[in-house]
Amino acid sequence: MTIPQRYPARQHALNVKHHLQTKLSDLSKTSIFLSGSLQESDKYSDSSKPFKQERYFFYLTGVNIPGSHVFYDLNKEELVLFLPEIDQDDVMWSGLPLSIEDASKKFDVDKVVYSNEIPNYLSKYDVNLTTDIDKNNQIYKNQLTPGQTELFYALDESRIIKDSYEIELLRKAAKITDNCHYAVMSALPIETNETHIHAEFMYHAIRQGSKHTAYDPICCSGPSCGTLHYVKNDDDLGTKQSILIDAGAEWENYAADVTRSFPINGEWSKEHREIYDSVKEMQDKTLELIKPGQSWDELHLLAHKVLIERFLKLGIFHNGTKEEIYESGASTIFFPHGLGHLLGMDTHDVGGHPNYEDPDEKLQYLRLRRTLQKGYVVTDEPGIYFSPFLVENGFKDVNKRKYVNEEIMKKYYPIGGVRIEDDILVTEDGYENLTGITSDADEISKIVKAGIAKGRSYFHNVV
Ligand SMILES: [Mn+2]
Repeated sequence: MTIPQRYPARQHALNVKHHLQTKLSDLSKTSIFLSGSLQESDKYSDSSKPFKQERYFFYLTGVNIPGSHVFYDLNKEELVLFLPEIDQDDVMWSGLPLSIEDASKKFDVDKVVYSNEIPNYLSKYDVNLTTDIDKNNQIYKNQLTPGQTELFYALDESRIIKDSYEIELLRKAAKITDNCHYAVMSALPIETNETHIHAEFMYHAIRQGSKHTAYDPICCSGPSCGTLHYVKNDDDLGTKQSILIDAGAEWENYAADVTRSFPINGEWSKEHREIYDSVKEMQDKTLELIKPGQSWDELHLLAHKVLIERFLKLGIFHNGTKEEIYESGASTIFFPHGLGHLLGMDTHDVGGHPNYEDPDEKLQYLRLRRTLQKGYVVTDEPGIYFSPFLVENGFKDVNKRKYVNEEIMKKYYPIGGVRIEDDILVTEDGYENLTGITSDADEISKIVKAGIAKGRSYFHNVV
């Protein structure tokens, strides 16, 4: 597989045209016009917000320059990039921007011009499709057709299949993320608070050139591991047993999304290991079946079945057969989220077709409701949680409550929860795991203990 030298923007534009053609019959007098994000300031302040390029715009350009626009002539298949005009003040503060000539070399587009030419292009056609009208394209609104579902369909269907270039970006994000998770697991002598876990991840991400994480890291300890999107990240580890860290680096706008769970002192407690092994089996069994044509719903439901069998063995479930318990929905108390989601530029990438109104509560929060295809990148992230909030809520349904042995379940509250999350590329006949950091319980234990053995003075540790 040859990997292009530049972000393949023109191929992406062709992909979008191809999908658009299946929905709109005549594209001869139509263009796509998209505007990138602006560099914005904080309110009542001249400090800048972190710049985040608009993802659809990036897909069609590979350009991270604030205030840029793109015009795709669907008839001529010509991709035109508009750079912001040079502002003397900006040059004084920020230096010279990329020249037209350099931009033409750097980006895979047919033409690069300044944005004062935009009106000439928009006036060529009756219909200039755009995603929406906002402050980035407000001044051109009279010549734009926003919000057509066909455009979103075409953009999303294109983005859902990752090409070789995009896969390399995802691979790089995954590799950086592996190193960060390894660093976090190895540095317990300087990690006495959740903040230190967060800091260790960020430090190693930035050192590797990933200045932004793909999403706010979730760094929990003990009972907080039961909060799915815990973001406080500021509690002392103290005498707790468990850590859960869900964090991913970003590389050129492409995301990694990885979760690891491990014992604070390197030694798994009985309960922690039992739950870890259960989640690992949920992941192993679903991973095995990943290939084109596989229904993701089925894998998600399989993970529920594995959980139920494990819980019956552990005694957390009782008073019923695995079929009865499955039908009752009792497993959603402990595995409330989906098995995984699409991954790309967005951590929860576009095109998954979730149905949050699904009457089957097991499927309500599943963000991917499609049959897998070659080129999808998905997360496989089963989890088991013991959250008093979720339990209390689930117990309102007596038909769920009757299957839970509360005495036994309560023993698991101190560990909070376990999630294992890897990033998976669907290949021709199976899958490739892009995530390299080990999820083997014994290996993890060794890494944590080896770090502890090094002692605090081994680590870079100013305060
Ligand atoms: Mn995820």
